[in-house]
Amino acid sequence: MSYVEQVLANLKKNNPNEPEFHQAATEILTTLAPVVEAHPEYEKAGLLERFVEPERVIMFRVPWVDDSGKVRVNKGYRVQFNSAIGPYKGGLRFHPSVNLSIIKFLGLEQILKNSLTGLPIGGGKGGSDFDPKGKSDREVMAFCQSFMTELYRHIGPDTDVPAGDIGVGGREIGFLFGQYKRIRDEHVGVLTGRGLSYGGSLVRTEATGYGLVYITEEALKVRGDSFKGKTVVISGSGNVAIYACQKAQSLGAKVVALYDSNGYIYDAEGIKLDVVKDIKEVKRGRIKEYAERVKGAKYVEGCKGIWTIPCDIALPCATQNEIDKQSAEILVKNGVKYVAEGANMPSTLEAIEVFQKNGVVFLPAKAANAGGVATSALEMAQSSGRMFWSFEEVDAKLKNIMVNIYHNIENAAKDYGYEGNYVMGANIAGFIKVADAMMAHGVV
Ligand code: NDP
Ligand code: 2IT
Repeated sequence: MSYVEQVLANLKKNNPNEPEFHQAATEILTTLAPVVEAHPEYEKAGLLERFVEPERVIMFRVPWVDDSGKVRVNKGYRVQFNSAIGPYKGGLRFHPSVNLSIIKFLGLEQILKNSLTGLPIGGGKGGSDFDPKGKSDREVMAFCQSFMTELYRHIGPDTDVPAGDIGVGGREIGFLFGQYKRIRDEHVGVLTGRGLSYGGSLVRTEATGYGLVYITEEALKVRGDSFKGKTVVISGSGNVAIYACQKAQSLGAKVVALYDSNGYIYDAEGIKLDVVKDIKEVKRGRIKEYAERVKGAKYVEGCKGIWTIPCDIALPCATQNEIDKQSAEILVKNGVKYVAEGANMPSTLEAIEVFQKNGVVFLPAKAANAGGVATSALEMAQSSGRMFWSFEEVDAKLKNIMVNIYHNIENAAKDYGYEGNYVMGANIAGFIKVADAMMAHGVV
């Protein structure tokens, strides 16, 4: 058994019942084989064993009182995975599906994603099985305050800097920050995605979706093509999906579909984003309402059917494993040319194989959605420098970072003999910097 195979087998044995963590680790470790072969010193140093083991896992009880006066209890998590190249950095996800396996897969991905940004940030992730959907603002505040009452002791602007993810947006970050500041009596950059009135950065709201489109635009550009006139399908209708849609439209693409966890909308004329923003950002409603408000648009119950809509470019922006083998095959049959992942691990391993075998340009999450965390790192820089950059400045830096990521992963793939395989390229390019730092630090 090779070193990589041994580490993967032990990981599966020692972390049973964590299918998402196994999936992410399998994708990453198998692509690192050529790097590990070129560096035999890694095995003696136990580098991969250390890389897949979080530095620290924090699990805690989050009690809060609902509007009827009843006490509710949720699980809270923070996985501080790797701090070799900078303080732990990564989002918090509030969704009923959250468990240790999901937080660990997200944390592992985050290490390499953060490395790819070129900025000094380590990898972490956290969250809770709390479901903000249908809760009052007061209930969300009570939950966030209780969550932070434990989390505050584990984080700090030079230690661990959480941010948003599914179910955690501006409102939640505000409540979390307020409680941190109250307990610690420090107004510091301990969270990113903060409001503009209390230390946030311009462009952070748009960053993940914009970044996703910038990297895809670069992939198109080097092939002599552009977004202009392309038909695009985007899944999700949250933060990432909305701003991916906005940027793709501004570059001349026609976005024809979006979804939420209940079903998808199809608008052959092109999605009217102001209607989506009103439903989702203002009213916190369901995407179904779009079809009630826009003539000619249709709503279909259930999510999976969205991948049967013919498109040139697919941008999955909702959640893990939303594209399986069958959906990938249908996308390919219908002529998809580019798939770029806005969500984390939205394609199953089998789906990725289908895309790669059929010549689809496939940009994996850790490269394609790195614009969010990259802009978080720009927010951290502004906080510590007590500065505030203009929209244009931050947007230009974001674009530059995404273009660099594209070329770095392309070159890394080429250097190791896997031209056009951006999964290999992203994992290798991200890993090399982390591995160098870990080797320099000795046995820690
Ligand atoms: P939001 O909470 O703003 O939106 C999530 C969207 O995905 C909603 O439309 C939601 O539908 C849908 N969704 C969530 N879970 C499911 C599910 N199980 N099945 C179907 N649809 C689902 O989150 P974000 O837009 O911030 O995050 C979307 C993805 O992007 C996630 O994978 C996240 O990890 C990733 N990401 C986010 C970054 C950020 O900066 N926010 C950065 C990098 C990656 P519903 O409302 O019905 O639940
Ligand atoms: O998955 C991700 O990269 C995020 N949710 C953003 C993390 C961050 O710290 O901005």
